[in-house]
Amino acid sequence: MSSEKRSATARALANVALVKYFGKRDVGMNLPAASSLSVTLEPLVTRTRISFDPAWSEDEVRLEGAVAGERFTRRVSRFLDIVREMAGTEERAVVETENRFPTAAGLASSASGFAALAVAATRALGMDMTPSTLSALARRGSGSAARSISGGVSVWHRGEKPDGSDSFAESIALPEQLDLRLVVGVTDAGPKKLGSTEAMEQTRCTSAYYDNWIRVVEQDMTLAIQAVNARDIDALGEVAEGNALAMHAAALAARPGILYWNGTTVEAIHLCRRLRQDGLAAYFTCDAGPQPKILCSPDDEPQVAEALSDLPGVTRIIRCRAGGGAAIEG
Ligand code: 2P0
Repeated sequence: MSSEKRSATARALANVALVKYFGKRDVGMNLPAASSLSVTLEPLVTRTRISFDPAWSEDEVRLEGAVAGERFTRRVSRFLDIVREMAGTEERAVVETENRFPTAAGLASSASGFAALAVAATRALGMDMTPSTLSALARRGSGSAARSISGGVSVWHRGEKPDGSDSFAESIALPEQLDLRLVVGVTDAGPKKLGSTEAMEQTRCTSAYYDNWIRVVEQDMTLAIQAVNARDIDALGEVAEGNALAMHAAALAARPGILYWNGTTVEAIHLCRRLRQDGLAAYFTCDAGPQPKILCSPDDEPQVAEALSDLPGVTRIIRCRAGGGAAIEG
C-alpha cells in the first residue's frame, strides 16, 4: 500500500506567568478559573517534528531521541485525537520532541511542548488556524501552552464559554516593546513535585484561601496589564511577586498543604528584598517547584544574576529574556 507522509517542524518557548494560572473551571477542557499573564522566555525552547502517515496504526512519541514513556505518549496521543477530529483524519503520527534547555532545571516543558506540537500538527495536516484558535487548541494539551503560541507578554483570557473557544492567549507587548529579563536559579533537587492539575484541584477543593486567591488574580490582572502598557518593570514586578506569594499561600493552606519551596527558595525571596533596598529592580516569582525566578530590568540583570548564583543552594542559573511566539521551522 502506498502512503504519503505529511510532516512539519515547529518551535515554541516556555513561559513564566507573572499573574499565575492556578485553578480550573473545567478540568477536562483545561479552562482556567481566572485569566493569567505571562512572558515567553529565550532560550527555553522546545522543537517538535511530526509526520502523519495513513499506513501507520499507532502514534509513536520520541522525547530527546528516545522512545517516550507510556504516560507521556498517551497524553500526546489524546491531544492528537483532538487535532485529528478537527482535521477529519484518522492518520497516526510519529512525534519527535526535544527540549533545548537543561532537563535538570526542573522547568516546566509542557507549555512549550504542546504549543510546538499544536503548530506542527496543524501545519502538517494543512489546517488553516488563526493564532487564537491555535492557542485554544494548545490549551487542550496543557493550560499554560495557550500562552506559548504568542510572543512577548501575553494575556490568557479566562473566557466564559463551555466549549473554550473564547479561552485563548494573545500578546499585549512584544519583546522589543518590553525588554524583560528573568534569571532562573536551579536549586538542589527538592521533593518530587505534585503535578499541577492535582495541586490545583486539591487547592480548589480544600484551601480556605482559594476563593480569595481567584479574587486576587482578577485584581492583579488589571494592575499587571496597566504596568505592561506603561512599560513599567517595577510596577509589573511588584504585582508579580505579590501574586506568586498569594498563589503559594493558597496552595500552602490546602489540606494537606502543598509546599513547593525549599530553603533556598525562601532565601531567594530575602535576596530580592535586599536587592531592592540597594535600588535594583528585582522581583521574586516561583511556580510548581522550588526554583526561584527573579524578574528584572536589562540594566540590573548582570548584578541580579551574580547575586542569585552566589546564593548557597543555587547550583546554576539560566539567564532568560522575553522571546517570540511559536513558529514553523524551515
Ligand atoms: C502558571 N502553573 O501560570 C502556573 C503557576 C504552575 C504554577 O501553568 O493542568 O502544566 O496542564 O493545565 O499548564 C502549570 O500548569 O497545567 C502552570 P495543566 P500546566 O504558569
